[in-house]
Amino acid sequence: HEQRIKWWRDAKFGMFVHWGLYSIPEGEWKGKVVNGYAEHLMRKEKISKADYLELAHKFNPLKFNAEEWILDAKKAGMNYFIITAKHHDGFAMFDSKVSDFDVMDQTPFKRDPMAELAAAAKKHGMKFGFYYSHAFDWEDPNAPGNDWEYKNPGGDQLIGGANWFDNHPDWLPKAQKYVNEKAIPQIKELINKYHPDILWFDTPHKLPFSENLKILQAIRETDPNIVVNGRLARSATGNFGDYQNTGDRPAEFRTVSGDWEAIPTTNESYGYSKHDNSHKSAQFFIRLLANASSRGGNLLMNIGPKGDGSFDQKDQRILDSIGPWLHKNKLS
Ligand code: JFZ
Repeated sequence: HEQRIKWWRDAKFGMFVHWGLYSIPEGEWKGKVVNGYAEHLMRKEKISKADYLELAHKFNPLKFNAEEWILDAKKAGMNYFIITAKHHDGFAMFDSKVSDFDVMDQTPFKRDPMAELAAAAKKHGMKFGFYYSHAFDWEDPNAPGNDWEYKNPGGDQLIGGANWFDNHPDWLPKAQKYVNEKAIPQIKELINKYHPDILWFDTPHKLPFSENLKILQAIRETDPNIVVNGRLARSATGNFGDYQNTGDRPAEFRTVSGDWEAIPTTNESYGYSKHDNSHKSAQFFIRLLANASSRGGNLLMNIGPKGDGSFDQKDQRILDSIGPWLHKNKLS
């Protein structure tokens, strides 16, 4: 652990990117504004896999330029970069042989943006890794979460969401099938193909601890040098990753000790929504970075690029202001 975490401690400031099929509708579905997390569109609007696939058939981000993204992060003073290889919708933004619900098989783009980003990061000395939704997967008929189409384990209404596995152990084999046949094989693909420095997981409460631990073991066996965040395997005695994650509220910073990371997004959504104009100022993030740094924590600032592969002007403005400030004050 001490050896693995070293670069991460020194990095201090990183870029988090939520980008996927949900970036195309921009926080709107069938003419209706969908508030909150834009990346939760499929769940909020109870979209079937068949309808969601139509978004994939439209995904053609011709403005996407991996090198520009990595250099924008670098210019902002960021030292690591984490992007959604698969969010809760289950769609792989990389070339997956495990599932055909992926960018190569379903989109006219026919390029692997994760491969391009991994190569650009390597070229420019940027530490790099993936967000992978290991618990929620709304396209897989066996995975926790999708209760509008499949009556899956851990669906919100059906069997009480969190701790569904204690109340309904008979549902567990379904989720285990998903973990064994999709989640772990895709995580191994990500490791073996793209050699990430870090893997970032989320919503561990949707799976029993034993499944989360099995995933962590598979990662350690495949590559023991990968840094794992604090939202993969948690028990009453603590978290089994390499550091702890907090929410994005500065007040919380005071209660955390050890290695930790906050994940504020520039507005109120992680994925792109044209209706969310609640962007904070560059000054806000500079203060947050100073605050986190002085308390031993990292700041992973999120932006949500558009479906065409460009950054939102409001995100771009924030990014472009942070770097020069850090530079002027000799902090980067
Ligand atoms: C999760 C996701 O559901 C969301 O879409 C996004 O990817 C975000 C980074 O992570 O949402 C959470 C989960 C936990 C907290 C906040 C947002 N939390 O503990 O404060």
